[in-house]
Amino acid sequence: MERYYQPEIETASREQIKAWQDERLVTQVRHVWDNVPYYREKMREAGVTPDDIHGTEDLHKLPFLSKDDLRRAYPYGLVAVPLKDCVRIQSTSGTTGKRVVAFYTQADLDLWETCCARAIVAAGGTNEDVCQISYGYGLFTGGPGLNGGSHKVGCLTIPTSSGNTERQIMFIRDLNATILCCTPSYAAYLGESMKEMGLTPDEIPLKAGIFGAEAWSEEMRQSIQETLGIKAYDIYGLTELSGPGVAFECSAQSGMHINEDHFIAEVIDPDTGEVLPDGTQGELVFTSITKKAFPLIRYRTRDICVLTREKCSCGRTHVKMTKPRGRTDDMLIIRGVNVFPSQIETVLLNLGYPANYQILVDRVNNTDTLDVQVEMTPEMFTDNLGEISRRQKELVDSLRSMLGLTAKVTLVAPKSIVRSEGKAVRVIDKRKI
Ligand code: DLL
Repeated sequence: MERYYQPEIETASREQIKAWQDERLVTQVRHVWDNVPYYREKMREAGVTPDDIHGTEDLHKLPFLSKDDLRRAYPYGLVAVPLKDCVRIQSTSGTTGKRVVAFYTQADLDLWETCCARAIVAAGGTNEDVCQISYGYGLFTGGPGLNGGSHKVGCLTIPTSSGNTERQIMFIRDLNATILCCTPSYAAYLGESMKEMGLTPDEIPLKAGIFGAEAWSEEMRQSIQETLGIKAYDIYGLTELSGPGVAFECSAQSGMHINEDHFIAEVIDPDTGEVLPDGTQGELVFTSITKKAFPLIRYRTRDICVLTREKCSCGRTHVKMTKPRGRTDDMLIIRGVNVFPSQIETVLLNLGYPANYQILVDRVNNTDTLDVQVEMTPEMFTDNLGEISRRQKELVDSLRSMLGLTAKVTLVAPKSIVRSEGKAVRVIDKRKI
């Protein structure tokens, strides 16, 4: 039997969901107009005031908000409550190394964790479960969000954070972890490591996994499910909107229910901004209607997906989104970390390298690899191996502090990277996802 964390909300009638959205949208628009000069200005430019917004049918009148707006307003420009009412920030990297910083009141944290609790219960979680959280903790939202959700469900929570595979496996086995939360690539890696240790799926206590933060294919799902002997559920979210739990998969494992009592979803044509009907692929746009500290109105996620409102076998009534099928920008997600090629370019140019480089991304043994090939200038070119390895180390260190990720750096001779006649091909992503 399907279980829900908040049955009356998760299975509410469409009319009820619309009524919540209508009322909350009106209040939220008034809230940002009253408290955020940046929004007021944007709305004035678009010729709309809170008096024009009576419900979701008026949503299209409001201007879009983009990552550029967030950058321009950094750090406090979109905060809609006094800072003394905020209790937390979380953050993610931005296009120029400037970070996106999201603010939360205690009530915002509570609703975020509630969304994560819904995801855990949808994956079969109860207070009898032991939930190991192997997403990163810290500024990244994965660890903190699912940690809060796990507490709400009453699971015994193991906050291992990411990394240290041996210890992860030790805890899974010694403490009988039944639910694993981490990126799908890390889940696959953990699975392989356990297989190499000779463990069969029935010797692994896990029964479910909640995996997200990066794209993963159905094939990858099958392979993780087989190696670990679990059911693997997708979870979606972004820092700007809270973090994981904006949408989550249910027993049907065919797309993720968006928590529509907190977020209104639209799909638009990324070129024209026109709102597209359900079933059509386009860019996902969200309006957060309950968050108070950092409310986003019509935020363009750059994620490409399709929405469907077909009846789901799990009984939930909230709209479903497909797995994101790509992005409208050049953001790469490598081992769960968002990376923009422009950040890599900034590091290279700052250290005096020419803008001749290539970024090679692959997935080896289910782990993403990042290899940056950097051309030396003729002045730098040398056969002194000590000097080359000093330069390589300097690049690896600078990239790590810019991206929060370890890249492999290969220095190559001047003019050895093929020049392009049109747009330079900077990124070669060989992952099949
Ligand atoms: O990745 C939040 C999260 C943590 C989601 C843990 C799920 C689990 P950001 O670092 O801000 O937040 O990255 C957000 O990651 O716009 C998508 O492009 C991508 N993404 C997130 N979940 C999925 C998923 C977290 N399930 C960006 N499938 C989003 C594909 C995903 N892409």
